[in-house]
Amino acid sequence: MYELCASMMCAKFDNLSREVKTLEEAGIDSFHIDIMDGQFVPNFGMGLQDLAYIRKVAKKPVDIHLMIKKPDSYLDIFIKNKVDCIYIHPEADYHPSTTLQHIIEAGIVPGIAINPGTSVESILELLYIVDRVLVMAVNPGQAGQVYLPYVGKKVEKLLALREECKFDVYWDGACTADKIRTYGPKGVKGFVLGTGLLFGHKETYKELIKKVREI
Ligand code: S6P
Ligand code: MG
Repeated sequence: MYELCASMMCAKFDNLSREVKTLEEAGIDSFHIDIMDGQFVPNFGMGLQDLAYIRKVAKKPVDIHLMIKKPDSYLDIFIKNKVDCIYIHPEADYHPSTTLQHIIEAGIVPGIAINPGTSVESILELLYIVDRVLVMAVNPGQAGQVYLPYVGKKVEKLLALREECKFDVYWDGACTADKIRTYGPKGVKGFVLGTGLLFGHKETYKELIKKVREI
């Protein structure tokens, strides 16, 4: 069974605790919090208050995806919030291996998120350090974008390195049923669900998650 992660930037903010509770009852496995600084990506979000609140009310794991410049300078804020996994972008950091080491020392699962234009070859050594690789299937910064087809080859390359380097592959951006159907059986462990499969539809979260589980 694949891990299904709710992309909380797509959630309804009029009642965040109800959203968290309903998603948990519907069977979501974890919460995915996108943090953006307006520099590494052309967008802002989510707030640190949102993160602290979701952490407080969620029983399931909370992962953060840092789309910020120099993530090492801000790690303490996220460590204090007792998140379960931190994804950094190696493209945003001068010394990603040092940053990952700090995440490991804090007892948090270390991950990297890689942009569509970032090659496997350029992050090869980091694969020996991380537990997770989050493959961006869209350019980072926005929900509701169109899948970039050249990313598929990279997912396959990463999957072939999993055993040797010991990490899991996760999918972020434009996740639809056909992506789960194609890449789930090949070995992608988890999928971040946003507007494509979970948010902004007329069915309930329970109905939508059940449908995804049936894929
Ligand atoms: C994008 C971000 C993602 C999206 C999510 C949206 O910068 O990292 O986590 O929020 O993937 O999903 P969708 O289905 O709207 O593309
Ligand atoms: Mg994300």
